[in-house]
Amino acid sequence: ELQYPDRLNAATVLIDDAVERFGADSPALLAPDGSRQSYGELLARSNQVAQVLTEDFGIVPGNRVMLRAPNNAWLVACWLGVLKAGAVVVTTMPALRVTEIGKLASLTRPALMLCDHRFIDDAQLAAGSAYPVVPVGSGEDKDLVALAATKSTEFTNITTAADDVALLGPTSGTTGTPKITMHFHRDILANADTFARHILAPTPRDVFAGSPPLAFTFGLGGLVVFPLRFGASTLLTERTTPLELAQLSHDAGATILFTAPTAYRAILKENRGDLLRTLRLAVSAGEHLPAATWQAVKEATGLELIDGIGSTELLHVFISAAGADIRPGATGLAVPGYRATILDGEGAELGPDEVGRLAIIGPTGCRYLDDERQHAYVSNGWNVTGDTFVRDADGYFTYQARSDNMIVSSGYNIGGPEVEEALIQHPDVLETAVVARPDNHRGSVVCAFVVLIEGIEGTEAKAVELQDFVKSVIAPYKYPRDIRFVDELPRNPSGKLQHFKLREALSE
Ligand code: 3SK
Repeated sequence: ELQYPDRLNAATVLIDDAVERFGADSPALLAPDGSRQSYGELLARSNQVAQVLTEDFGIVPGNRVMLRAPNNAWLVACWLGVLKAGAVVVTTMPALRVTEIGKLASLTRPALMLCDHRFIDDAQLAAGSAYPVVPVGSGEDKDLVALAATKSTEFTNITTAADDVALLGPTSGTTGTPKITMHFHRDILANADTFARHILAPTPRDVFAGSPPLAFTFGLGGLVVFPLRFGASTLLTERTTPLELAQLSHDAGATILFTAPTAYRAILKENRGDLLRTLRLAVSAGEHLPAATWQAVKEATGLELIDGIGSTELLHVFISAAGADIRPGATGLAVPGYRATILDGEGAELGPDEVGRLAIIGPTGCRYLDDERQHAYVSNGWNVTGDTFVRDADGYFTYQARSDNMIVSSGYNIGGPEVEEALIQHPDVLETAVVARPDNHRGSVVCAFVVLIEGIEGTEAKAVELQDFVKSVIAPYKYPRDIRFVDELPRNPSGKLQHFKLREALSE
């Protein structure tokens, strides 16, 4: 069992202690242009951010600070600075639009937002006068970068309890309302001390790289918490294609890569498996890894992909395997520190080879902020995931399907209802139902069945118009790549939409 002191600030461990243990000059953050920031420099910058928060904006312990930026060095300094100030980080993706940011803000009630200047317009519109939005990187006097430069590089971190909330991580729900997961300071370290320690065994010589945004806990763990916990360095890239990521990782001498199966397939499709040759480990998570993709990567590069499944509710990966434990096609074994089982519909444990809901107990667990869906996720102490798995007699877990209508496309989680809500706002749309359509390349794609209002024709041009419309209402990556015009949607006698019938129609 993991033991942490009662008084624990995760930022103290990840940066102040790291400077002591690994040296102030050790490289911490690498940028695509070849520049690097040392552990000492990151400590100084995060100390300055903490002072801006406390002195200039009156942030006090427990206040929530929303962060919105692509993966870069300032985002890491802000993330650490918020924790140092004893405040709570609320993460948001840069791609979110006004209504999505507004929804998150109304649930999390931030005292302040730090926002990359390139994404400030939507952020300011969403905030109105409810909380200040501080630009990062604009070059203005009131910018965080300028304010930080006026501060000393020393800061005494606020003492927090190990079970004080450190992070609010939104997860897009299947009901259209996001759920906000709460994580303690000790949780932040727990996945580093379980999955990373036992499966990846990082050393200070490792260079991490990957695609997931830091706003997704997959990215936060893989690209910030794990490298800093083990004195390694991490390459932070803003939006890249899989090939660009592979090239940049190669050029930076990356040794551990975190990305989704789609990206590995895209790199192989371009015949650029050679770009992965600096890696000692390649992690695949965020969506199901088919055995065929595992084999193709092995044949092209010699690398044996480390599959893993995690969740925002549990922060990071809880089932995985490395080295001789890998069995292609199976996700793996429960990560040391976690217990996993399969439950039937009534919550009873099932035996080997029986299909049911994957359930987990471990050092991290689901705590939704003020949300009655908590009772559905945690039952008898088990965190009941939304995934259907089967376990064999050796304890290996193999993925079967998503249990709900969450669409996992190229590693992004997209709630079907969110897309429905966007589409229905178009004046020509009468009703719509959105489901996942299996796709070899992306895992799944968002497929919308649309009933148009009378007199409007379902042409190709209309489909493109609806796609553009969705991109203007919600984050563009959520748009339906497949639109099918139909005369009516399947409903049960009480009028409830039957999404499963549409999914069945797609698999016929
Ligand atoms: O498997 C996932 O989707 C996941 C979610 C959150 C954090 C980490 C992972 C791998």
